[in-house]
Amino acid sequence: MNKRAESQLTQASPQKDLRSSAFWMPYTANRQFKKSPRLLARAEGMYYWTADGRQLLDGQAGLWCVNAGHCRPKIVEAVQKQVAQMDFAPTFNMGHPVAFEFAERLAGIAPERFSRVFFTNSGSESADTALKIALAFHRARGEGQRFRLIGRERGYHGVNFGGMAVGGIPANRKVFGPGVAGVDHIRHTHDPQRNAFSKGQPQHGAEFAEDLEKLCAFHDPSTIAAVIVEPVAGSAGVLAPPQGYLQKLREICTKHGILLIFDEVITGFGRLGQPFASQRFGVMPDLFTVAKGMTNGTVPMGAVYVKDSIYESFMDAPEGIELFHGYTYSGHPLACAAGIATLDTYADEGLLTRGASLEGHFEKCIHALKGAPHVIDVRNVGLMGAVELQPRAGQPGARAYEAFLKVFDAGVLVRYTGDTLAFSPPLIVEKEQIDRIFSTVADALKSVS
Ligand code: PXG
Ligand code: PLP
Repeated sequence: MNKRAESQLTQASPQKDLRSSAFWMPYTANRQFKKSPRLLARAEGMYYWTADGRQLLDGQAGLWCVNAGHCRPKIVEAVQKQVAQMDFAPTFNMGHPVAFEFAERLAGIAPERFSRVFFTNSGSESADTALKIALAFHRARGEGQRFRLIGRERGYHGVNFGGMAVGGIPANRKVFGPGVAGVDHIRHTHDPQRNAFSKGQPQHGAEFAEDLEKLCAFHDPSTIAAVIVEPVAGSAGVLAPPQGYLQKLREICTKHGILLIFDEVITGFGRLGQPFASQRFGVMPDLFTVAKGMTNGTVPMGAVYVKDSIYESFMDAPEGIELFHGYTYSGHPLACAAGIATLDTYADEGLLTRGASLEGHFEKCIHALKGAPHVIDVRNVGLMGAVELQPRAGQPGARAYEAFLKVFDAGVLVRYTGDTLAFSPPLIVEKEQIDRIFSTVADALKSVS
């Protein structure tokens, strides 16, 4: 181990009492965590090492983002080189070649006619940016009456006001007020009675898309600017779209002049065995958001991909700033350098489509958990999967938390949310590692009360 890693291990020693730490941790039960912290100190390939030196197999790609595995040499070197050459450069009325190059590279792997990208720094910023572009697009075409934004129950589009408002996870919304005016939601597609233990896209539920037609009738479709959905709901526990569902949403949007936004923050960059979910499902949105895997999680970054015709309609306006929007760090040099090296790594190793060759094995292994204690549903698509447990009476989430801890103690890192365990290994995962992830879960469930 190198000196730096060693000293990091000492600094992050679990002996240190974190109960009065200054770090207000995100989406975490702070008091519970700080009493018995789980600290990660080093990472390489498919593994983390904890601060007390234990190796952990990463079954969640960091947080759905480290698609090429950890500390990949090309990416590390590119960031090191860039930080020494130019740490920061503004992109408001100035530019730098790395941002232009990365945008071209991103356009190069996108579906046809998506050759423009707007840079942000996270998935949350991407969601808010996409919603704002949709509103501005209609306004620019003389349809400023289109102000409504439609999301979906159980949707997650980050934590900023726009994304939160269209999002549909009750706990993420309830204490923050209405957020944005003119937001409505269609129903989610989770239907365990008909679809439990589905492999890939569930058979039933295309008709849930007709909720959009109902909202059109209710609000008048000419007031609706955009609909935003995750092609596969991630945070809500891996809900693949029912067969025919996305096609139906697309048809309704096209019919009424509503923009369809796919939030590909998790599904983008190979998670479903294709570069993007739109390609996997054969349904094209008008805008789509990305983040996470865009830089392999190395430097925070996000983007909105925009259909050429939308970009062009902004460029038809009289000379001047076409979109009054942008972040200090839009197109940050370190993020762009990391992103270019990430795309190189994905290309060198075929990672944007590698998931397709592993999906069958992943599916077999995760569905082997059917019949394990407490398991009420198993779902998968691409290299995303979820195992839903029967909640303990009166203690939602407690059973999955216990399972998570047992799996962690056995050397595997998986994500839990509510009573669902979620799986999204780096796309470099080997079959034996997939076996190990799911056999560890199977063993752990035997002793979960
Ligand atoms: N959209 C989608 C579809 C996401 O999954 C965001 C937007 C927000 O991205 P940022 O970069 O602002 O966090 C996300 C993020 C989980 C989990 O395990 C999922 C996310 C983030 C953290 C945890 O459910 N998704
Ligand atoms: N708040 C203040 C006072 C600012 O000056 C700025 C940017 O200049 C922001 C917020 C927005 O920050 P960012 O561009 O990093 O999102």
